[in-house]
Amino acid sequence: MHQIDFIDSHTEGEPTRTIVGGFPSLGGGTVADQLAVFRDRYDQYRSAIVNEPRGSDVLVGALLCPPSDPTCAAGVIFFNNVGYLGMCGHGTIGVVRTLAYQGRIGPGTHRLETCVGVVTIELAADGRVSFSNVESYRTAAGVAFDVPGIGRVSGDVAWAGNWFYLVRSGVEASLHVGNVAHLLDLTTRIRRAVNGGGYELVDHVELFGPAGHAGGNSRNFVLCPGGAYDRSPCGTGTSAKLACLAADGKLDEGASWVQEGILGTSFTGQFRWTDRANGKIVPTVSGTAHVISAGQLLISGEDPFAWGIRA
Ligand code: PYC
Repeated sequence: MHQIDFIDSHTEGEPTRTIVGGFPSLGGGTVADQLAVFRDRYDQYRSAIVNEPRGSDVLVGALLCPPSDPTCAAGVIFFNNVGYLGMCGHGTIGVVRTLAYQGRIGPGTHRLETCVGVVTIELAADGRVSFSNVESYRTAAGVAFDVPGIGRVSGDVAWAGNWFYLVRSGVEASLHVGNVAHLLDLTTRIRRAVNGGGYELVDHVELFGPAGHAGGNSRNFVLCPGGAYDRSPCGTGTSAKLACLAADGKLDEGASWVQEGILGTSFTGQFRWTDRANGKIVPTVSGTAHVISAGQLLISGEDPFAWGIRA
């Protein structure tokens, strides 16, 4: 029987399962090195932790591991129902609240090592968390695809710890939670066209519409790699949006952008230039998470679904 200790949280509605004990050693090194060992030797644990019957398509896992950078409070590897994420914004906010719940960190500035770089965190006394993401940038603007069942869709491709296609035009859809089946269908078709059109690495697709609340700048709908949609405004998706706004000169350095998600919850983002000539920024995104449960996952050899129902 394997016993894995977890703490669950949600960030603006999107769940994170942080693994805090009981996981096999990944042998040290950088978090990217440890991810390679996780993927090669222990991928069945990923499925056991986040897939049904213990989890669901929506759940993002976050394995705490030793950082190679001694200035970091922890290392973290993010994963989901189909694989691994470079960075995860809502997950970072959930991990920070989890570390605070465990008494491992208090209010102030901290650093976390991810497999795509170090992110800096600010935990406020009221529990709100801001993270400064890895350097983010747009790689293609206004790339158009003929999407079966939709027509000509145009959008931007951006890196923000994950790869995004941010739809600009060609899709008319109401962004509200009662419409998610249609939104999933649209974004899945778009992703297929984007992947087949030379952008194989893009695994997140983002639609935008008007904000539903006073003070919001926009509402989004984000398709995640494993076919679920992000219940939060997506921290890396908000970072990608900031990179596009910066590149288009539509948001000034230091100004705030309030990004609503499909549930109407929001993240607030700002950016600073790191390489203006090449459109590179560091986005800072803030939001709130709540710890909601804690316990042990039990993995027994007698259980036919011990290692999860694979997607
Ligand atoms: O918040 O960055 C994020 C995220 C990525 C996938 C799900 N959430």
